[in-house]
Amino acid sequence: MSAYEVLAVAKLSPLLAQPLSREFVVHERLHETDPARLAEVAPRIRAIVGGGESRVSRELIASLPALEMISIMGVGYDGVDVAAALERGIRVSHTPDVLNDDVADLALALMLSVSRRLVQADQFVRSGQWAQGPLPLARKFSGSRLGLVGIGRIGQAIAQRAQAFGLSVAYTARSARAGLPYRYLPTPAALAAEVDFLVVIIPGGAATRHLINAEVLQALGPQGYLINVARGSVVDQDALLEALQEGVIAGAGLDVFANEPDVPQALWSLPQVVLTPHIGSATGQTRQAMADLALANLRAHAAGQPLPTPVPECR
Ligand code: 8YV
Repeated sequence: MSAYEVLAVAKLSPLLAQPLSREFVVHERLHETDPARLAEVAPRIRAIVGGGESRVSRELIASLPALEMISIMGVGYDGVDVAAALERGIRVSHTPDVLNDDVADLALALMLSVSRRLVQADQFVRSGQWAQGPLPLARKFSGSRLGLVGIGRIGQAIAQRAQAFGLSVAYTARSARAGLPYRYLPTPAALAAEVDFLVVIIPGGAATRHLINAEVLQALGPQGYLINVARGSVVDQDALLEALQEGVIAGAGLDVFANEPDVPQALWSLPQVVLTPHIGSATGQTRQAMADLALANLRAHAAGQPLPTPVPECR
């Protein structure tokens, strides 16, 4: 059998790139770096491998006549044109569940960081200001009110952790989910009006674009914090910046942004904001599990077996 050729559409983690290149012929990002070479190898490319933020457009899919499979190392696959893939019978897989703990842990870490001002406190010590007087008082975290925008597997992992801190938990989603012990509110604005922390944990994509807008931030109010560990596209970033600058909300903890890795400089200077570079799943253990699962999906497909974790649209 001829070698199985794969297009990597992102700079892959070595945890995936190394084992992948032992078993498959990998063409790295030719669609960006060398379209002429891509056109040469295109008839042989049978799979695409990418990360959660990778864009796999209808045009790219159309340019690969032998494409059978798209394996995403990430739970989110909003950059993949799944409709275009399904039209051609191309299978799509992702890596759900293995990152739930890490993303939920980071959501709690951001909530604690913004409310207890951990980053400012660290700066306070390092810059020698402690001797000049105490840090302004922070805001108590335990016992506050959490609102989850999204109640999937990661949302539920955040809720469980929050309950250990004595937080009340409410959520919004397209509809109420049976069997959950949390209060349902029908819209993000209605939820925001009733909570101290609004945590965004829903998939990105056209359906959720700018769901968190100026109206929602207004409802969250001057004592409220926005935490985003989902996708930058879900939040209207300009509206958020304005809300932060004008004190419409108390602060924000942001792991994702509208146009990564660009983060507006205006955000850098705001002390009530904690910024992290899309590290929700970025632990060695979890990235290893994600890489293993992305590879397992590819291997299963190449061997003609069912995919371990197809995206819901392909089940
Ligand atoms: C990673 C993610 O940034 O899982 C996702 O959807 O956004 C992240 O875990 C990425 O997918 C790593 O490849």
